[in-house]
Amino acid sequence: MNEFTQVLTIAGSDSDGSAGAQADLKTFMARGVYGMSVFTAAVAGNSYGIHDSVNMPVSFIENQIKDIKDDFKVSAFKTGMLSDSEIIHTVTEAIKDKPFGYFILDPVIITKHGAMLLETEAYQTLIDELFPLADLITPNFYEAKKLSGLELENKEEIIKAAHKLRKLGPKNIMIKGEHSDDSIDEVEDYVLLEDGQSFWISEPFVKTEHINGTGDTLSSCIVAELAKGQSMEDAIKTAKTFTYNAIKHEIAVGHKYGPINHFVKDDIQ
Ligand code: PXL
Repeated sequence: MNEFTQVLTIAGSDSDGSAGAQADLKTFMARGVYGMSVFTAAVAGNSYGIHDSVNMPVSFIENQIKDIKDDFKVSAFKTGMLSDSEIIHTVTEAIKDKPFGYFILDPVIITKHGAMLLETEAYQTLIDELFPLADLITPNFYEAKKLSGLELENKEEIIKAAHKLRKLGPKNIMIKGEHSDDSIDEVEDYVLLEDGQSFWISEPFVKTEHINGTGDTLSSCIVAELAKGQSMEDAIKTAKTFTYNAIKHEIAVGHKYGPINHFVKDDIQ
């Protein structure tokens, strides 16, 4: 029997199922790959926001990763919420022998509604330890500003930030476009590939409050598509379309900032 395509997320649990590891696992299922999850932390939250969180003990994070290494053939994986320097260091040590194929690093810093998911003093640890191992990083506009130290006021600065971030080690960079302001028509992301090629990728801005888990879904869809054999460029394009469709075809769940729709099909318009 051929091995079924297997992927992994190393991320936080979000109790309402909209973001974090739950969004990743739903995306893996939707994209037809077998998903596994190592929990780094767990947050108590609902569509109004996050109200509590705990970090997993680092020995437990190590044991979860060890159990996956000991048994499974993982073709691609991602990291999401890593909370602090100790967890980043633990994950780095556990994956530095590259046991799980392609590595997509989603540098989760803060939620759209202001909850901090990474301590400020851990930014440098993320850059020093994990960036050099990443095949792709997918910062949103805010995270790209923090990590590059640039204001990103125009396209030239976004391009400059991508080049600056690539010098820190990740092979490919995707800086996701700004969408904090309702007057925006298109959400435009910038991608800088390993071979130096670059492109802008855009989809219409969808005016909805149901956007929890958007970044998690995008990066886990890239993981799934790389694991199935797509090129980095194609995986990014597929993930952008899937995520846009999941935002556009919203589902009524929760009373405020709800989840996106992981049930959406590729052929839907
Ligand atoms: O979407 C970012 C994110 C990542 N990980 C966890 C989260 C969130 C946002 O709520 O809860 C665990």
